[in-house]
Amino acid sequence: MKNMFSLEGKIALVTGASYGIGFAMASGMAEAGATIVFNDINQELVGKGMAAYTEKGIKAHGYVCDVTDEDAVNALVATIEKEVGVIDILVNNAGIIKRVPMCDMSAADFRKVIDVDLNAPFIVSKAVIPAMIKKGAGKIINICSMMSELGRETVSAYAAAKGGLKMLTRNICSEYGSFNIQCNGIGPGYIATPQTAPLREPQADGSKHPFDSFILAKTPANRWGDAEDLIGPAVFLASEASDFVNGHVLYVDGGILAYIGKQP
Ligand code: NAP
Ligand code: GCO
Repeated sequence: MKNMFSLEGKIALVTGASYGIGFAMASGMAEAGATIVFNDINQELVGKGMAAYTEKGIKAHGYVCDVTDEDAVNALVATIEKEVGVIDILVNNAGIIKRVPMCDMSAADFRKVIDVDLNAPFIVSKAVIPAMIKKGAGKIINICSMMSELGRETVSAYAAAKGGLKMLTRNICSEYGSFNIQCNGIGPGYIATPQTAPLREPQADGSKHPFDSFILAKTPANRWGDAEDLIGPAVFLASEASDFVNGHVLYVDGGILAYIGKQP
């Protein structure tokens, strides 16, 4: 059977991919044959990412770009098209979270999270779709979250953004599916990355962070996810194996969304 999961000859842009989930997905897509392009918010991070890709034997192309800056994003896409080629696969991965009780959160902080986690995927998708239409094909993967479906204390801005990102995913599917562009989401569960490090920090007495124990009790797999758990889903949604999958959010959560949680 032809390898429908191959990404040979494809160019993938993964935003915010110097480390964490973006780096893992990009590395996996490189192994499947894709040429990897990534950006991050400053030169130091891009340098760190380039070194990490090189260490894995991946010849990545790294650029500094703040994904919330539309002019910078448009310039980035033009530069990539000139220096590397037309983007076949976009992974909107860059994201931030601010954990603050809603009534204590400033409107500025709320807007900042929405800007990075929702406005930026709109901006970057808008920048790459015209060339995908011209090419007659494209893949967009938006990195959603458990918070695309569930709320919890202190993450109002993040949940609003990730809920919106789920609907932006469905709308890009609706508006551009006829151009052979598939737009899907990946909804990671709780993954051990720098973003969740504060939720896993051991207590002063060496005991588990209460949130760590909480997540383990809510996860049938009884473990936190690793960034590498997202590689297979990302390669699937980036490849022709998913050409008839559109507007779908694939949850990669060890079963959290299906489970009421272990009885204490
Ligand atoms: P992370 O460790 O915080 O990495 C996010 C990356 O995005 C960092 O390199 C960050 O740079 C970059 N970034 C932030 N703002 C940016 C901007 N304006 N322009 C360009 N790059 C920017 O996060 P992660 O855990 O790998 O998560 C990656 C994605 O998965 C995020 O969208 C997150 O919401 C989502 N997610 C994470 C989990 C989880 O449990 N970890 C679960 C579900 C979904 P800085 O280092 O400068 O911030
Ligand atoms: C939190 C976590 C989560 C994860 C992820 C879960 O504070 O609850 O950061 O939001 O990042 O989004 O899918």
